[in-house]
Amino acid sequence: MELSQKMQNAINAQIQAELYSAYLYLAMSAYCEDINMPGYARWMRVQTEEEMEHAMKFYHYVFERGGRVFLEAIQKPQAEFDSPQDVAAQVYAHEQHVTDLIHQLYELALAEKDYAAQVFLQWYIDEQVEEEDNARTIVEYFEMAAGHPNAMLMLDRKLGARQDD
Ligand code: OFO
Repeated sequence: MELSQKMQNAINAQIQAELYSAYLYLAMSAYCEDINMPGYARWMRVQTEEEMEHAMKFYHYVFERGGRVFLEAIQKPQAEFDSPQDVAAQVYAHEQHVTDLIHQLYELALAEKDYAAQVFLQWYIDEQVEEEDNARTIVEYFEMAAGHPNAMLMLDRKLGARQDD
């Protein structure tokens, strides 16, 4: 069964959303470099690569289902942030938004009776649980370290230890 036009359009929109996530996180990484938090900058860079993988997984899936990918413009991300805590809070909010988008895609797959897409999207539903968990944990780390420069340096080192996925 080929992708319906509706499913194809929705997945194309999600490819754009994942690429925007990558772009936003790269902007956050650049901000962290600029304020001398190389560890958090690395963490956000690895996250950027992960978002590219999310986009490419959708990209290949469209073709696997006999569809066609159409790339849309990606909006300019915010360049300045108030603090690393602000970055962490915005990542968490953004991931909650992406979870909503994935759930909407799943609802469309249900409405379209696209059983294959429902199975495929399961991976993203699980992934979003992990994404939100990671983002929330980092928000909490920053809350603990707030006002303690030594703790902040240790946290930056810890975040910089993130391996490539
Ligand atoms: Fe692709 O999960 Fe984050 O945005």
